Amino acid sequence: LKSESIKTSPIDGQKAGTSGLRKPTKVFTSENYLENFIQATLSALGDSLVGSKLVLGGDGRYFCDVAAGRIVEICAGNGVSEVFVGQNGILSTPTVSCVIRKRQLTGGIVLTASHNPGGPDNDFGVKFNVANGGPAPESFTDKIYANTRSIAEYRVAKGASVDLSKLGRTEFTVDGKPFVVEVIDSVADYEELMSSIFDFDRLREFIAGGTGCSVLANPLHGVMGPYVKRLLCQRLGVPESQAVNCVPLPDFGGGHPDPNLTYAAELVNAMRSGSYDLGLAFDGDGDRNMILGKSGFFVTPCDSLAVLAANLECIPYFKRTGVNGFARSMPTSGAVDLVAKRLGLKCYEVPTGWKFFGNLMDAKLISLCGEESFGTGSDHIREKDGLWAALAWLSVLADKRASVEDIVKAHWAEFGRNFYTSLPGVTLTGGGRSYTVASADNFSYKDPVDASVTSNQGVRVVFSDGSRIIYRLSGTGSSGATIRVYVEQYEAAGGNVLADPAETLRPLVEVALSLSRMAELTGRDAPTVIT
Ligand code: VG1
Ligand code: CO
Repeated sequence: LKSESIKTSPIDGQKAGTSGLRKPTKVFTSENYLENFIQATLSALGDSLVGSKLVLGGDGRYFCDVAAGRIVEICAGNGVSEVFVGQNGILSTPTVSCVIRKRQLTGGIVLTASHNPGGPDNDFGVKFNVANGGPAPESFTDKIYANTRSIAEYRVAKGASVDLSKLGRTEFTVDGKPFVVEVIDSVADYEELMSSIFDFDRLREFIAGGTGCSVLANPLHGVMGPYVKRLLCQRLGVPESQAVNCVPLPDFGGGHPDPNLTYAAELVNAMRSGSYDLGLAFDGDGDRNMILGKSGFFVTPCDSLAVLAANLECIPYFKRTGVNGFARSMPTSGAVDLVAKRLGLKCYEVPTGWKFFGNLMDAKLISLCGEESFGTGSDHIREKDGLWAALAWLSVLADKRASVEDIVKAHWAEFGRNFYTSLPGVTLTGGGRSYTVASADNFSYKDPVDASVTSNQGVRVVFSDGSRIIYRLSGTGSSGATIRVYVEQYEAAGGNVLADPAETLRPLVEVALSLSRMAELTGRDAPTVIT
């Protein structure tokens, strides 16, 4: 085959947000939009582009298959030497990270808009991950953006295409040099990693025995279906009937593939029957998780992180590696900080988005981290990892032989409780009791490893009792603007840690809304989602 150059010109707005470039699908399918962005991304690799090895896959949403085919040809036209593609274009975000690390690749391209709905009238996205397996840092995404502003051509080797449904290697010769496309099993590399981290025999005994733990999993028709089937059903013995919505669909069955109480209501309702001990939901690309206990007991992501932090000895991987420290994104509650303090470990606070955790992991400063937005993960890869979190919880349950609810309540009794809510897109005003402001700032982060500075990461108002209100602008939307408001209030151990969060937080929520004049300035009087 021969590579060729196709003329193009810059397209506005190809700037990555919190997690890659997300736009309405119709924008992505417009002329040269995908091609420009992929060329700009590959060009950002500079000297490492020629001869590079990449992995490519996505969450199965509408346009993933077509995009994957075009991207392979653009890689071929740019001197990439090898592309590993998930079968049928399917790879979860954590798997892309795992494959990059295991096969020592230059990077990976993930075709996903994560929890955003999919289909011709919804969203599509492209994200680039670098050699450590993590999302490209800002220095890299800035280069991509600069390239999109000056692009004049993209390179492609037409005919470098393979049947993505068939596993195996295909060799081409492009401009006299070898170019290999290898279609890989979507689950195998990830399965191998998980079985090295957790004690699968023990978990199988716990689940398949019928007396230990009855699991209900719902991947919301996102990418996790095949992973749930292989790991939870085949390996650990969860009955097939307890793994629902496991076929990845281009439009996620018309839903939001977002694991929270609103969008995973089907799981919440099924759990309320009281027939299952652990309920699990994942987002479109498999990096988010929701953990529910019997009768639908909800574990907030902030509590989930803290409980796992306090119980890492239940996971064989950490027995081998030890525990270096923890981290959370700035809006995430301070529950994990309290565990760190107790264990004599450091806890880092970073801006929103997983890219900031990677440096801390590479420098062996942290082992576990998480975000309030249903993201939990460890240094086994450089992405948050939904199924890892589920297996971590199963390991804790298998060890403690207690219910999810009892484990969380015992945690509050020991560490106190950080009442927490987030109100993306909120508005409403009210009076409320009085809080004294201790400090207020616009969060900025200096990376302790590479000293890079990231500023304007959200306005924090911290009160004298440690309560916090945080306002920030979402960076994953595909149009318009979403304001996120996060509200946190601490109740010490021995206090009323079992109170209702909505009740407890009401005065502070009112303060948050009136302080920002939310209703007046946005014209909205209710949030779109409360988590
Ligand atoms: C949101 C969440 C953030 C998360 C990001 C990507 O970003 O708040 O915590 O890392 O989504 O998650 P924002 O900028 O909209 O608040 V995922 O699962 O969509 O890749
Ligand atoms: Co996601």
